[in-house]
Amino acid sequence: MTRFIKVYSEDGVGVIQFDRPKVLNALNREMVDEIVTQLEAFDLNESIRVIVLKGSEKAFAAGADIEEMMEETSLSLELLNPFAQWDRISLIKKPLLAAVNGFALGGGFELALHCDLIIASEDAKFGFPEVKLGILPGAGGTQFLTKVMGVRRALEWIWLGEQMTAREALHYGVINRSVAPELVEEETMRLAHQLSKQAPISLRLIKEAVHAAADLSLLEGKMLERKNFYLAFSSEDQKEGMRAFTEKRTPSFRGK
Ligand code: CO8
Repeated sequence: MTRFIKVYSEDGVGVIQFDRPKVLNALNREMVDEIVTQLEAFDLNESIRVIVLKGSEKAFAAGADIEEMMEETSLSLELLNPFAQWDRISLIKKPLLAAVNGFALGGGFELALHCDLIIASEDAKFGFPEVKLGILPGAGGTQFLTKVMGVRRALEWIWLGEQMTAREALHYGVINRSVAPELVEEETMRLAHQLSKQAPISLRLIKEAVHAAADLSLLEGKMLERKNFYLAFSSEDQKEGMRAFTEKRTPSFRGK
């Protein structure tokens, strides 16, 4: 039983819905543990091809739970090692989509930035208010945002701690799409179902190669891409995809 999330699946798409609306889905450690454990379960579940994270109407998540965090010390954090949980999110192999309504702040923004695609409501608000609490982002925010928008822009946003509108986030390439609030779920599921029809092995090999591009040199990245290209040829789906092309029919991919 989970206390802070709801879980369901729909036609190959696994959904994790945050369910602490009274505190705007503030992320306590137990909730993060539930999210990560469920992500890993979906990742290993053969019937799931795409995973969606979503919040509630007012918030995706308004950050780490400040009440839980306020009495921490350097040593308690070192011993708790809370970010080890977050590192596991980066190991998820299947496409991970965030459907953002309302606030995605601090750790909530970082959670969205751990996702591969972000679909947001036109009135969504993103930001890193940590500076106002006398801390800084800790779950990768300084790194993710800088890789997306560059040093100067990231510094301005994280130093000022201001909220970014969906329009600004779209402009900077932080999110993929912005739609009317009532269409966020529909648009995310539409995209998720579209992805769930693609060859699963291709999707995961593409995910690995594209994310690696942010860290590796061009040469190293091209070498990784090449290995993944060769690996795709050991899948049945490669045979099916190419055979379907020559037979002029729609391929049926099995993820094998
Ligand atoms: N933690 C705990 N409680 C929260 C949080 C939070 N992050 N955000 C909102 N709440 C609670 C409020 O205290 C309030 O509770 P109550 O009704 O009992 O008073 C309830 O949610 C509703 O919030 P508001 O009344 O404040 O709602 P508003 O619409 O007026 O304001 C805001 C919405 C602007 C989102 C406002 O709630 C706010 O500023 N929240 C805090 C945002 C923030 O500072 N987030 C960053 C936290 S630090 C962080 O994320 C570090 C990440 C590092 C990773 C963590 C691993 C340990």
